[in-house]
Amino acid sequence: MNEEERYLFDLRGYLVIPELLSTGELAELNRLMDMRGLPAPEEDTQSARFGGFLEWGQIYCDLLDHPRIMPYLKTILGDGFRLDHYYGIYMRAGTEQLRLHGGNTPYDPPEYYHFRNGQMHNGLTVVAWNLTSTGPTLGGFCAAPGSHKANYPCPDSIRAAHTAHEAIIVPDAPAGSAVIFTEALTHGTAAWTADHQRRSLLFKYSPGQQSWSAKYVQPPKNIRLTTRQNLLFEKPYFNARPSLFEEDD
Ligand SMILES: O=C(O)CCC(=O)C(=O)O
Repeated sequence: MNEEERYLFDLRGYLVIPELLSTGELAELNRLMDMRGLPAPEEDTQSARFGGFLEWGQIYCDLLDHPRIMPYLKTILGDGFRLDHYYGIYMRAGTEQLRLHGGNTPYDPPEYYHFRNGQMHNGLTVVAWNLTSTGPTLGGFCAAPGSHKANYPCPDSIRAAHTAHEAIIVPDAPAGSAVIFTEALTHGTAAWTADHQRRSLLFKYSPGQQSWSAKYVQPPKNIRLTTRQNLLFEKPYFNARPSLFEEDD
């Protein structure tokens, strides 16, 4: 994470990292998803979610600790973070928006953005891998940049206006990029208007000592994970937590 990226994440609460996946990797991830024959998404948010994709192949599991993403997560979450939960979002033209949620105020203990001792500390943090493009003319992730530090609750007028309000942006996030955001950010989903299907894989990580979810996520049974990938499935605790970056040190 370079100086500019760190500045922008602190300023806005999210970052788009372009060109993480090659054309070949995108094609393979999309092919494996096509092979699942999932029911087509409908207009409601509920039908626009899918799970279990870590069992679809090694290439999905390798996103867990993708070498280009890990340095970002180390800066944002510190060492020892864990996979809290994961799911995918797919949408077709007409799939509805998702309401704005999250934000610094009112304070939500598992979803925070703090700055202490010269570094950021984040609660639940999302890496959303885009297998197809999202953006202002398409739909997808939207947010109020900077709201992870807001001292007032998001007004109902802005919630109601959603992406029609100037405070809410839908960043361009081309296929192969990932959006990293803190759940302390006020964010949601812009309704889908594109001809192509939205396909985003959301990996949600918590600091090692906490869990947002009541259930601890389990590793896929059919794929052999690396030592580091298995560490991401450790239950929450703080004391003597193994490093995810031992080989880097
Ligand atoms: O559309 C997105 O990427 C955001 C989704 C989201 O905020 C959620 O599923 O809670």
